[in-house]
Amino acid sequence: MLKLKIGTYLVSVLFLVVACSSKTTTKNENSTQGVYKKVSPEFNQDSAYRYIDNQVGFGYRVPNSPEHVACGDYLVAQLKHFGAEVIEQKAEVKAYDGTVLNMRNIIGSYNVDQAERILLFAHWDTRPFADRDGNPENHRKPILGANDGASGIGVLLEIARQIQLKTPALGIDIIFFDAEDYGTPAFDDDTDNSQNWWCLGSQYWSKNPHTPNYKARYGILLDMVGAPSATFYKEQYSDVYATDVVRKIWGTAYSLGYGKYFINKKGGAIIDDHVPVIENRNIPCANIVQFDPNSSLGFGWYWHTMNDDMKNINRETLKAVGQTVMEIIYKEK
Ligand code: AHN
Ligand code: ZN
Repeated sequence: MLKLKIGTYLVSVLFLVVACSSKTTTKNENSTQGVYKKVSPEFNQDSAYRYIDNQVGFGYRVPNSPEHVACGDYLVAQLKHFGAEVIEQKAEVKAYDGTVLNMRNIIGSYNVDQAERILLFAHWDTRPFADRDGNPENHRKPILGANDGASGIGVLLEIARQIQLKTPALGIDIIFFDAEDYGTPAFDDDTDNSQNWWCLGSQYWSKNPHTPNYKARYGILLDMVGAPSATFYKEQYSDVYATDVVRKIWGTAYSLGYGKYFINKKGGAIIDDHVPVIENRNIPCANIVQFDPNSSLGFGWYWHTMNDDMKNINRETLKAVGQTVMEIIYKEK
């Protein structure tokens, strides 16, 4: 009798748990998606996290260092492993202080015969100077760049893995730009800044694309897309030169329930890898970048400091960005 009672009790508790959890799922779907029906496969945030951790595991990925070479080799191997056709673009570029950098842009392409293409990009190098660190002794030390660098690449590697599993209608090019973050440090005051010392890899590629006359319908840049409770305001070059792309990204994010990350308000005007691509290739590009125009620094508190490590990476943020970008590319016809 007692046994039976416990049995019945267990069954009803189990039923309650199941009933509750299924109810929760339905409720979540309703509240986050409304009537919107997602078409893209599930972006795996744990995979993206792992690809970021792997990059950080190489150490500082500063151009001309062995760690940079090793991480570059890893990224090439991963893209090949995910079925992309990979082209490496190597060149020497000059930094603000005359240092010659052995630059290496890494390009992975899918569906190469398709003329209609989308370009996805991020930078993979890390900054040689923690020039915004609270401790001046760190200003000439390199940063780990878990968020500033590795996060965008991690999200794109997960998207590459997903593309191999299910091909979108359009061709996709994924570019990992090098030498984005070698810009003039804050402690240098006699550099001629009439030219842009940031974004050396994308400047080079946009003048020497991997295929002649390369064109894409539009481009999306991911920069610092992994910090806990990051917010992405509409970056101003993007909003002006890629108005429709911005509308599509922020609208899709909202439909997917990621409106707390993608703020539908004007952000900063940020010189980043999308600017040379817009200027030299005439491709409308939007930058998803963590920059809050209402905060004093703008970029996250960790920006160009020794604190940009794995503690600064959050799976939910990666999911919000990765799923939004995937939804956009799988919706495109
Ligand atoms: C400028 O500070 C002009 N651009 C910042 C681009 C950047 C650096 N993104 C990440 N690190
Ligand atoms: Zn940076």
